[in-house]
Amino acid sequence: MSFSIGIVGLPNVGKSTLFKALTKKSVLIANYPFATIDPNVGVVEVPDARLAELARVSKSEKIIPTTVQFYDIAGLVRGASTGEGLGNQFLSHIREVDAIAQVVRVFSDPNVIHVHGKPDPKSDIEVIGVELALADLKTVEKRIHDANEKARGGDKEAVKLKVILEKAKAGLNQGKWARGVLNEDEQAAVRDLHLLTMKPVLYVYNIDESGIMNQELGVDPTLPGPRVLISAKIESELAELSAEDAQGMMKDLGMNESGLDQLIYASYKLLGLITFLTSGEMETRAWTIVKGTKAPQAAGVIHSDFEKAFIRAEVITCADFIKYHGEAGAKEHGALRLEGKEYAMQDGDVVHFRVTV
Ligand SMILES: Nc1nc2c(ncn2[C@@H]2O[C@H](COP(=O)(O)OP(=O)(O)O)[C@@H](O)[C@H]2O)c(=O)[nH]1
Ligand SMILES: [Mg+2]
Repeated sequence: MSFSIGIVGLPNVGKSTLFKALTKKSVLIANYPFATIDPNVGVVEVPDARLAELARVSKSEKIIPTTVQFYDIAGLVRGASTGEGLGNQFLSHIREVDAIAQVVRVFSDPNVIHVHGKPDPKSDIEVIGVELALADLKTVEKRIHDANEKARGGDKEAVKLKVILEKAKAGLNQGKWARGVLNEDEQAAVRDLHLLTMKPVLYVYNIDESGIMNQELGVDPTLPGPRVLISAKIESELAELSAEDAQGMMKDLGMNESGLDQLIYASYKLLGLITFLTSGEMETRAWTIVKGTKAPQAAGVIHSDFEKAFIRAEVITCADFIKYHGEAGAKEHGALRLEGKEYAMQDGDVVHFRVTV
């Protein structure tokens, strides 16, 4: 299972700088066959301190973190939905992603030209928001046309769908987002349109280097969230350093956590993802699932045959696994649970799936 986040924003806001920093710390592409050769796609490890702890307990030979993919999506400018700039080329890329990270320029560097004169976060966010809504408007209009034909042919479903589409159209026409206009059932009915304004969005405020020392400074609290505050410039410098030197630089700047790590965590959360873990001598590994996933489907992430072959899950919380020095110790202390088909996996579960062979 692989989840992806598209980085969007006006030109010159720091998207590529951020993306390059992300890919610097990204995994060896060779380990991830699903990664294409596309230079605009980066497969990035989700940092997880629990992995090293578990690996120490299990004396694992290797650690395999879970990943998310980031796409550097260029070409979003005012008028993009009508063919300005790279025009609709960006649309084909952005449709595929699960969530959107909008980079918003807050930094004021006079050497970096702003497409509309000067940084104005609120207005920049609006410009992008309207473009996304207009792009969706086209998609919806096309579908209304199809639905009309089918409705004329007596298709009852098409009649129902048309009502929803018309509602979406009215909202999008005013620059409103489909997510705000349609209720959950209506959204489910138009899921296959992959509307951009139904995707979850994270706002990445690219602030001045000096602002990193005092993060809330310089970002208007009325700007939308969920938000991450970063300095793409600092992140690109950190990405060039060894882990040790990067730690030193972060300490000097008063940063507890790199902006990239914050961005990756926030994206993970935005997508509603959680991690379960497997840990043994061969490897300690993190696996990504959507929150609420039941045990058999989680087993299916490890191996597609496991879902049908599922018997039960032997589950230990990560904390107990570490506290009792592994599975045997956890079992002795009654910290190993047997869970069946209806068990909803929890973040941090260390699992051993029992399956028929
Ligand atoms: N001062 C400063 N400059 C930045 C920052 N992020 C990006 N830039 C500069 O802004 C310009 C455009 O950045 P780029 O990442 O290519 O923007 P994109 O068009 O959004 O992909 C480059 O000259 C970057 O060096 C930042 O955080 N601070
Ligand atoms: Mg770029």
